[in-house]
Amino acid sequence: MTNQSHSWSHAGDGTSEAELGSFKTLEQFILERQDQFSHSTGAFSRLLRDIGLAAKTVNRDMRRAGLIDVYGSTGETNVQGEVQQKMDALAHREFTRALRRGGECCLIGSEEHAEAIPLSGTSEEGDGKYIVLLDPLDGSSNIDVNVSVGTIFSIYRLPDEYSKDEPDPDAALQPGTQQVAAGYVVYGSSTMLVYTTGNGVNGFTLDPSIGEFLLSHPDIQTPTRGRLFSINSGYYHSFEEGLREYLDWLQERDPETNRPAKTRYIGSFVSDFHRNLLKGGIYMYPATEGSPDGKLRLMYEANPMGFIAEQAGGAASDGHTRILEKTPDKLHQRTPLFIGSEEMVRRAESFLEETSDRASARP
Ligand code: AHM
Ligand code: MG
Repeated sequence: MTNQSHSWSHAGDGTSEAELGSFKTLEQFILERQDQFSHSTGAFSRLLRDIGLAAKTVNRDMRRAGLIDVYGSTGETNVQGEVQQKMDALAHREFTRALRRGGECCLIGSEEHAEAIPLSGTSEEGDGKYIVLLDPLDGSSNIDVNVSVGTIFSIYRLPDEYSKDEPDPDAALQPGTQQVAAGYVVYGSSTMLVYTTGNGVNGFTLDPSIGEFLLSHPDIQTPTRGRLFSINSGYYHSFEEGLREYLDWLQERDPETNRPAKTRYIGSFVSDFHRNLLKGGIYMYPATEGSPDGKLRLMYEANPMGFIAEQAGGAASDGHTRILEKTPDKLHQRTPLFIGSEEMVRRAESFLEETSDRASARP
């Protein structure tokens, strides 16, 4: 990973401050990229601006959690049967509102809403040519205990055969290879927005004093091999044999291959993914006996993060198939997920492959 060079000055009052002029804002960066396309109408840039704006609003409320009434659950369960946190509902509303107002998106698919939400005709502005799928607040059960959470988003074009005035929810069911952009926001010790449009991965840190995302992590590349592995090993006994063997292998001592690897599991996918992206590692949410399709959702968790991982030089797989090539059947579809440093993902796949071959060879 290469970081933009920082130059620091002394404010004279004992605090150091960055010379903000040396950082590019998210908006400047988006516009610069837009200028590279001669036929660009600016619609996509405006869509990203709307997402950035919603992220700042969610960030503002999150930073005051504990002071305003956003702790705890709404008492409702979402379409997945999971308890909905107040902050889940708030983040869903903030993103929906920003996209509705901006007018560039005609259809939203959200983890917090059973059906895709059509937006067309609700704004005077915008061309309404994009579909946005999102997990408004991933890892939200961590909010009440002050642990980092995130937002994940995935952007598709509305295919020509669909009308933007009455968008069919099925228009959202596109494979991950069709994404035009994907990103996440991690509300951590600082707030960062990381995204790709298929031309590398760039990260922006929110400077709360000026309310702008500033380019802090240009052209992020993830190590091919890492030392971290992230999995809920509490479910170890319900993992398939190949995965148990891979986990045992990771924990063997072998200085030549830098083993044992280190466990890091926050239980907040965005945060676990972000750390592993920068440091090198693998995040796994596999199938278990109770959840044969795993827990994470293909359309707004695995696909966007898979796109980012690949763009940073990593990989994403369901253990057998490249995530981005999976054909979706439904908006809230789940998938097992192995994502991160390429060598680690490939090795996980080969352990899984080997034992499934062994199992099928058994008489
Ligand atoms: P959510 O989208 O409802 O927040 O659920 C996804 C979260 C991930 O952030 C996290 O990695 C995983 O669920 C943790 O699940 P578990 O507690 O089973 O390990
Ligand atoms: Mg989630």
